[in-house]
Amino acid sequence: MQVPLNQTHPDKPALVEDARSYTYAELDDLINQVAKGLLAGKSDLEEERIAFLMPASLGYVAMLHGIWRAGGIAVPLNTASAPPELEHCLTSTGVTRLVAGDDHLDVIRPLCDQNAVTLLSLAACLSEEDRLLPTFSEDRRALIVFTSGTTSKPKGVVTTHKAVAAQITALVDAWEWQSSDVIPLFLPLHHVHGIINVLSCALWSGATVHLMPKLDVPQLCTNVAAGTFNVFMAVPTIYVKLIDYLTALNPEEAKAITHGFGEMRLNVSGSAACPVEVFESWQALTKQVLLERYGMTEIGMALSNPYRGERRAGCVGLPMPGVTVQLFDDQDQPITEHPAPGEIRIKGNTVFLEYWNNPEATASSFKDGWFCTGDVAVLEDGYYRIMGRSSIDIIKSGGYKLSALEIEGKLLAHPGIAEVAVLGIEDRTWGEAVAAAVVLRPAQQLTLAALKAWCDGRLSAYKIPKRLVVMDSLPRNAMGKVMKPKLKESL
Ligand code: MCA
Ligand code: AMP
Repeated sequence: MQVPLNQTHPDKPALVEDARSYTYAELDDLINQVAKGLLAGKSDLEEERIAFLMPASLGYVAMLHGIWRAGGIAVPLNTASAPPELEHCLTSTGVTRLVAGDDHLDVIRPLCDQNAVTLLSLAACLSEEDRLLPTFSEDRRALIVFTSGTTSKPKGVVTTHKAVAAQITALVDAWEWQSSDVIPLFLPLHHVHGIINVLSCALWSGATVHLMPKLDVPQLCTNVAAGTFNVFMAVPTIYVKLIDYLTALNPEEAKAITHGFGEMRLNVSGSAACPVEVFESWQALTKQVLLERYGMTEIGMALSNPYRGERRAGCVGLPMPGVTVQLFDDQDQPITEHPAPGEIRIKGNTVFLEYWNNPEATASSFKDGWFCTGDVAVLEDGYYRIMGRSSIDIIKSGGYKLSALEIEGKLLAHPGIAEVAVLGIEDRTWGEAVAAAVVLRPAQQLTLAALKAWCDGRLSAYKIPKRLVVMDSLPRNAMGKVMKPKLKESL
């Protein structure tokens, strides 16, 4: 069993890239070539970890499904990662082969050489050989996606073919995916939002995906105005960027675009809290009532406002089909009297298998069979509302989950920094923006520009602090541990 590509619409366009479109039959053929090429004479990859470093493209999709068909584990990498972050992904999961897009081959070559990883181009993975592809159980590991945790370095979340299929079918049912759907894909393809919610649901349903290597608001809006898409999924930051773009345009130009959004059958927001003000502005501009949902790399989507029925601003709705949700208090007791805040815990076929090679972290994230999300919610008038996270070490910026500990660890290597506390501060566009409060070593000076330049190449750009506050000392608790200062008033 493997996550299938829709087989009922061979002549329909599956992917549109630049001005070219590729039918399901063409894509299927390319995936088979990749699978056979990767097998290179073997009968089954038997969970070999194969990484790929590519933007949203035909090649990316062929790699993902090619690895799945050949029985390997797909490890999609972040094209915006800094080399030390990529090295962590490769070494922590024992990647043996890496397939890079043309633009990334030279950048990644030294890392592959240092870590005995075979570097390949997509063309080198193709084979037209006549051979059988393996069959295997649905419990086979399929995908490793990295997520930041409070354990400083990102952990590899392992999802089986069964769980990937369960995550897709829950969404296809809940949001009534159709083969007539057309969706733009500009989200990064090393996260569940892009991989499962957009790409995989569409390819499961026989729909068409327009691939954009990155978000290009004017280009996207031109296509929206032309009526190209009927489904749209994005993080709240992107809705803020669209609202700003649309309100700055002259009314005539904006009208065609807002009409294009208004005509769609579905606009979804997720990956971070959608502020009520954004929900309302979007409705006022486009007449679309955003559907907000809640998910996590480890569980796919868990809660969603209904496709048909009331979509409530500031709420994430009800459990997805097949997902069991329970709130627990801080004594690990299920909350039965609502509304009372508690940690969201999840059970269901959509839940991940393990953190790769990290049994301690896996064990500690489950209690009595429930996956503990670390997110706190209340159940109010039948709908869940997220109240925040139990860990202050997690920052959500533009839909990315960042570990303050990971960023602090990097900044402490700066020769001028003696102590550091990294925190997320409220930001209209990013939700939270990364801020660093630092104590400098004697006779040292540091500006934000100098810190940014030093971080370049050491951290992904979106993890680099956007604010810097130099302090004489950082607050400490009674045990002498550095605490997060209250920065808002210092900015
Ligand atoms: C870019 N920048 C950011 C972020 N993205 N800063 C903070 N947070 C970010 N997320 C910075 C860059 O470093 C750069 O800084 C400047 O903004 C412009 O960069 P650019 O790449 O041009 O920005 P952009 O293309 O407009 O990107 C914004 C974005 C992107 C499209 C919102 O961040 C994005 O695609 N976010 C979605 C992430 C996502 O899919 N998350 C899902 C994971 P400078 O100018 O200083 O160089 S969560 C998940 O999967 C779960 C299951 C779920 O629930 O969905
Ligand atoms: P990730 O680990 O990147 O999968 O991010 C998952 C996290 O994003 C969750 O644990 C939540 O903290 C957050 N999240 C996702 N969707 C929402 C939402 N609609 N509202 C609030 N937080 C969300």
